[in-house]
Amino acid sequence: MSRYWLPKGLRSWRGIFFTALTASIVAVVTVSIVSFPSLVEAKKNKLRTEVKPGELDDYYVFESGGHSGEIRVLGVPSMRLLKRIPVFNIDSASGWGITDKSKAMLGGLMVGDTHHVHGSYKDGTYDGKYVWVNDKANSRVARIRLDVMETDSIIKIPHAQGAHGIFPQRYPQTDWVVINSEFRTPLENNGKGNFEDASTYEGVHTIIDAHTMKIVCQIQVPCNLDLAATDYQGKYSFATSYNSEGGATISQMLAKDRDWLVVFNWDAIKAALKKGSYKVVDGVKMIDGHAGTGIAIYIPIPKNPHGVNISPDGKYAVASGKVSPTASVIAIDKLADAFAGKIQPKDCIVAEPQIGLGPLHTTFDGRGNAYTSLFIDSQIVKWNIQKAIDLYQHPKEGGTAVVDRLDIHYQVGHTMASMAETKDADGKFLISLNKISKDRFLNVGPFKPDNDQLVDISGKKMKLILDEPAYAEPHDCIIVRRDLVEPHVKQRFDMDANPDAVHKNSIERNGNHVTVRLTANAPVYGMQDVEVNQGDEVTFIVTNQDEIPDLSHGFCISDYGINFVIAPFQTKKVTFTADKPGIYWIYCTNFCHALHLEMRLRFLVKAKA
Ligand code: K7E
Ligand code: CUA
Ligand code: CA
Repeated sequence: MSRYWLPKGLRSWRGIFFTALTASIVAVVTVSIVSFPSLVEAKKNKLRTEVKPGELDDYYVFESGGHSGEIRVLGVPSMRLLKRIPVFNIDSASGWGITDKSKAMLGGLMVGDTHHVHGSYKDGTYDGKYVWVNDKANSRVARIRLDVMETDSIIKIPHAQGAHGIFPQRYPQTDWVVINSEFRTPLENNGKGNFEDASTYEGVHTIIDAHTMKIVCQIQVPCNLDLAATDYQGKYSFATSYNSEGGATISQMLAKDRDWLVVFNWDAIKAALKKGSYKVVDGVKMIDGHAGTGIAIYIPIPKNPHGVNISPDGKYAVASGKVSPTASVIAIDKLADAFAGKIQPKDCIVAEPQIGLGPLHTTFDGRGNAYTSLFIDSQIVKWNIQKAIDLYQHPKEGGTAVVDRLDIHYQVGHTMASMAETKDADGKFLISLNKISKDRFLNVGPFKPDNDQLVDISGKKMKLILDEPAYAEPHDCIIVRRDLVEPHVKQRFDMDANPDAVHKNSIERNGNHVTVRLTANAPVYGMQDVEVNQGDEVTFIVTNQDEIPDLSHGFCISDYGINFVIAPFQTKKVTFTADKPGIYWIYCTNFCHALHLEMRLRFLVKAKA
């Protein structure tokens, strides 16, 4: 049963009619039993979570999966899980990490830790083509194609450990993607130097070419770099640093009252690249970004900052310090003067409101309000940016920028509002990605799900409307309007975009390498038997020739540890050694036809004489 009403225009005329009818009935009943103010509030927060059978969600959510190594796709407002996209993990359903191409991309690594997922942009809003995600565990960045929602590129970030904050260029379009290294190491980390002296370690802000997925350059800085952001003009990128102390222990990292928001000047970086003002380290152009180089400025931000987010009007960067109860508002239009030396970096700070304990990440409604997650208070705090600026300028006037607080359950990390990382922030939904669910769901043992809570932010007050359990451990997400993604998403692959696509079944032997080309058409594979000799190296190339949407086939070789799925018109390839003699049934794992169980063939491995 729905509890909250729909915004007009989002649904069909029938939906609106019935909603209006029900609303008026409930309104009549409600008037008689509740006081006037709460009725006003209920009318203002009118979003609902229900998506009826057969209806579709209004937003795609791309959510990182933390140490599961994957990305999830959800729908808002239902919060239904639509897809899991394996990225840095191994997945037996899709065959990610089992097929040749995905194995090559993973390079033998089987673990990942995805934290930040962000989409490709054109003119400050999503263009629906790609998302990028970091792997903190092995310092990698992956790009996921949104037309097929599969990973298509993974690169290793050199000289970096704890590759963490990631952000694509927002304007005029995404040509660069930046990624920060959270852990400092010696630049040449070869174990030859002195392990004791942490003061010589460096951090890097890495720029990746979004199109080629090659490293453009790295900016070397003295501190660690945590979260990342880019502006709305293609001029700057941002990174918080909580270890300005250059410490190696937690107490050393907490020594100073202020750390930094580091701002990188893209014109200066481009000029350095053009002039050759860099050294080359292991083939990478390394630009010096220390203070005084003109490449970066260091804005002092209260103790151990974490998140940095840019307001949708492009005017402000908001950073908050985990152990300071404040958010710092930085005016982006003052940065040019700071780079020119006309003002001090600290003069770019235009507000520092007190908002609550353990502020981490901030999101926006496009109406001038910011919403910051408070880890320690277990709250989302809504505050007005202009009010915070006014109070900073005229502290004597008193008052608070805080507009509302919402208790969440429990211990929120990231929070994200719909379209909030674009100029089209629409202020409807907010997701609170809570690390701890405790008692909110049926007990499933000591290791419990996280809790993704959906909040209606369309009214003056925030309203919690849904709890959704999540498998470990979503860190961040973006909420993208459906119309920006859906038109790009394909029903089937371009079969011949893959040069390996199989049109004719064949077995080809070349020495002890056997290549098997196989078609799959419900409910048959193109051959009934494939015979090889024990010890042969065998490559199976399988193409799904069925064009019907959603008619995917599986390909599993019994006892050989091989299992993958092939979507309509998709081709996948797997290479292995036929080391076990005998008869092994290859079968379709994905229920495709009434005769799905009969969709199989024999893999005959002749024993060595
Ligand atoms: Cu706050 Cu890695 Cu974005 Cu997690 S980080 S919460
Ligand atoms: Cu093909 Cu089941
Ligand atoms: Ca610090």
